[in-house]
Amino acid sequence: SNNNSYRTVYAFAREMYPKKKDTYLQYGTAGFRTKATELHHVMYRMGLLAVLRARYKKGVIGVMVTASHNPEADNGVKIIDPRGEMLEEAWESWATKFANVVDEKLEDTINEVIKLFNIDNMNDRVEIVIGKDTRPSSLPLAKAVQDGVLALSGKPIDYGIVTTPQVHYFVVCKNTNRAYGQPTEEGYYRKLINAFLRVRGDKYNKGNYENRLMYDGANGVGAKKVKYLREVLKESLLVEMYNDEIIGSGKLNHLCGADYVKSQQKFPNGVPKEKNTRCCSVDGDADRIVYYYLDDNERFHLLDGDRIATLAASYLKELLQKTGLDLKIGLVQSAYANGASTEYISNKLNISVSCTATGVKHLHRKALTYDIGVYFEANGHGTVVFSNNAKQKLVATARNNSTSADHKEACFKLLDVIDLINETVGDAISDMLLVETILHERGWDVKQWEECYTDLPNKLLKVTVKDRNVVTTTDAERICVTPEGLQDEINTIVSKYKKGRSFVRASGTEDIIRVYAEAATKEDTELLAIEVAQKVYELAGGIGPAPEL
Ligand code: G16
Repeated sequence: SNNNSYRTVYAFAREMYPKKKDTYLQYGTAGFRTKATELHHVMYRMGLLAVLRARYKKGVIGVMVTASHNPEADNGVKIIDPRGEMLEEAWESWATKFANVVDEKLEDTINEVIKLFNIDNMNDRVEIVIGKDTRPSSLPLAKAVQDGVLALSGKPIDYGIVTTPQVHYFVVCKNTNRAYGQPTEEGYYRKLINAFLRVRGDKYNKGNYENRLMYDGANGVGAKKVKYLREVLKESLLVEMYNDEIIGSGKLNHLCGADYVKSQQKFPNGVPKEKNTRCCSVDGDADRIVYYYLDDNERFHLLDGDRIATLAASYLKELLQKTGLDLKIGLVQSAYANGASTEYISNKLNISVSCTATGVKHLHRKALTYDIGVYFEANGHGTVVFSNNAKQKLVATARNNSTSADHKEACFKLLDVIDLINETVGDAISDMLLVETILHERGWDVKQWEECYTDLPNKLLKVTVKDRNVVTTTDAERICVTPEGLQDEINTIVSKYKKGRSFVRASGTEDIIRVYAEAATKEDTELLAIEVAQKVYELAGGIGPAPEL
């Protein structure tokens, strides 16, 4: 009841997870993220918050301990809402408050939330699903989350080392009474793989498509999990695994993985340099994936999130047409999307495209406004969501006796494709199976996929500044508001370059400012990126060595 006092919570906090420093922690793009050593009290408190949120929503909440693409010494936490989405933004500020109050105020803060949200079921034994990545620090940090859950008499369900998208999946399974699937790892694989095998049929190679793929596991959980997948996929898809050194090797995301490959535009270490072979890399918690290959001259070609989005959207549009149903399909990107991809989507695919701020929570929400909403960040984070309306219509049409055989077949197929997709969040493993399904069906090799459009050369840079919060933006991060004058400078610089485009924003996962640039030629792109980075350094309080070519 509301009269309860939460002395245990306070005692626990003081004894085991005291807040030792007064560094202010910010809720970032995907939760808190910083050096692992700074996070013990935060994790404990997120356990508390998860219980309150679960009681308020009367559902299961997920907590994933991971710093995803960041270096191994970092860690972080992602909180998953009952419908599999990231924590609602209205509660982000509560998360921030929980992370930052002094121990003595913890009890009061809990009571504040209970009162504000009228949580009158404080005795409910709500379930909190907890997962963690392979970082050595994740074990004690996940224990801290558990202790937080227990301190408020919630029920922690420990799934051990799993991918972030698996945790999203478990949460949704539990909250839909298993309609979405079984809330176990086995249930997860079974759902994806059964759908994959149904759509693929028993012909493994087709046209130019070869069912062999080199897979970079980033020395993380994405490597651990694909081992099982490989066994079940058997001959249908030959996933050759590289970078599968896990716990404590210090090699997590190091010179490999999706973030390295995308931001450096380089072939990862640890994967054999075989020409013209389809390769993919996932990140440290397996919610991102990018594809790439080396051509005859060992030149590196990247097929990033924009490519996966366009491949998926064009395929789904075709399939939709075959069903004869009238459903609304749309694609969502962020400002990092290559200009050439956006042009291709609107002019060639004739699919409506929109842009939101960085962070899958923003893209996901926008995608939900379509019957079929495809969303991807260029970094390889994305998925497809289907409305209930779409699913109901597909099932009804597939079962209707007066539906033509062709339409029926297409409906069943689309329903299989839906099962293949983890709709709850971007999922490297599910996205990989989707890409492989589409390439297989089209009989395409990786070059044919690439030929759809030509990327504009692009460059990502990081600038270290004293306080990253001085950079603020608007218009889905495409316009910089502060520091004053910076946007004018960027406009002037950009105007010198053909097809030039550039924007800057504060990262929400690393303590830096990100700079994106694209232009007609590679040389111009390099120059444009550096010029803008130098302006950021100058006007936003750069520290350390100034950016130079
Ligand atoms: C997280 C978010 C992504 C975002 C990325 C980088 O990914 O989930 O949506 O694109 O951070 O964000 P920022 O540019 O703000 O640092 P991950 O894979 O690191 O969890």
